[in-house]
Amino acid sequence: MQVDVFHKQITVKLVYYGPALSGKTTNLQHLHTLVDPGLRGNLMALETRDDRTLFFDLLPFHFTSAGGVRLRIKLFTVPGQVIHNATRRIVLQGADGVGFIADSQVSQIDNNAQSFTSLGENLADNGLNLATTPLVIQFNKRDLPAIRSDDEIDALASLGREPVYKAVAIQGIGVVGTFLGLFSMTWTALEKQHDLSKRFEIKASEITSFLEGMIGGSGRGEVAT
Ligand SMILES: Nc1nc2c(ncn2[C@@H]2O[C@H](COP(=O)(O)OP(=O)(O)OP(=O)(O)O)[C@@H](O)[C@H]2O)c(=O)[nH]1
Ligand SMILES: [Mg+2]
Repeated sequence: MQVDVFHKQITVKLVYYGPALSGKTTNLQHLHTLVDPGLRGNLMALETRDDRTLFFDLLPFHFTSAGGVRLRIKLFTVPGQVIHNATRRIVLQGADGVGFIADSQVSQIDNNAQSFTSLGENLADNGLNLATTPLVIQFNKRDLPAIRSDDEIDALASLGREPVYKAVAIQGIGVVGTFLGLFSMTWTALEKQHDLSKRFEIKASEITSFLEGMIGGSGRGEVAT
C-alpha cells in the first residue's frame, strides 16, 4: 500500500497470479467492461501477437470518500508463461493482496501447483509472506469438459483458509465476486495493520457500496463451501 498523507491518497495494489492461459487477463477485461468509463482508468495490456500477456495489465479504480480521501485500486495480472518468472516477481512487488486464478481443467493440475509454488517463492523474494498475504482463489473455466468436479473443488476449499470462487471468466461469471472478495479481504488486513480508520476518513462500507455500484449486480459467482 502506498499512503500519501499530504494529498490524502491511498493506493492499494492487487495482483492476479496463476498459470499460463488460466484467464487472468480475461477477468480484468470483463471488470473493465463493467466500469463506467468516467470512473476507470485505462486498461493497459501488453500482449504478444498470440494474445499472451508479455508484461502485465493494469486496471486502476478511483474513489473519493465522503471525508475527501482518495483511494486508488490498481489491479495487475502477471504473465503466466513459465519463461516470464522475472516479470512475475517484479509485478508482485508491494502487492497488498493476491487473487490466484487456477485453471479447472484436470490437465492443468500440475501447472496450477507449480504456479502456486512459484507464487510463494516470488512473494518471499519481495519480502512478503504467502501465509500472511490476503489471498483468494478462483477456479476458472468451469464451462469446459474434463474439469475437476464441484465436489473436488469444494473439498479443496474446505482444507484451506482462502475463499475459493468458481468462475467462467469469458462469460463474466464469478469475476465480480472474486474481485470484491479479494478487495474486502485486503482492505480488512490493511485497516488492521495501518490503523486506517483512525488515520483517514474512509470507511470500508462506503468503498464496498461504491465498488458494488460500479461493478456489482451482474455475474456474481458462488463461493465454494
Ligand atoms: N472456455 C473458457 N475459456 C476461457 C475462460 N477464461 C478465459 N478463457 C480463454 O483462455 C485463453 C487465455 O485467457 P487469458 O485471459 O489470456 O489468460 P491469462 O491467464 O491472462 O494468460 P497469460 O497472460 O498467458 O498468463 C483465452 O483464449 C480466453 O478466451 C473461461 O472461463 N472458459
Ligand atoms: Mg494474461
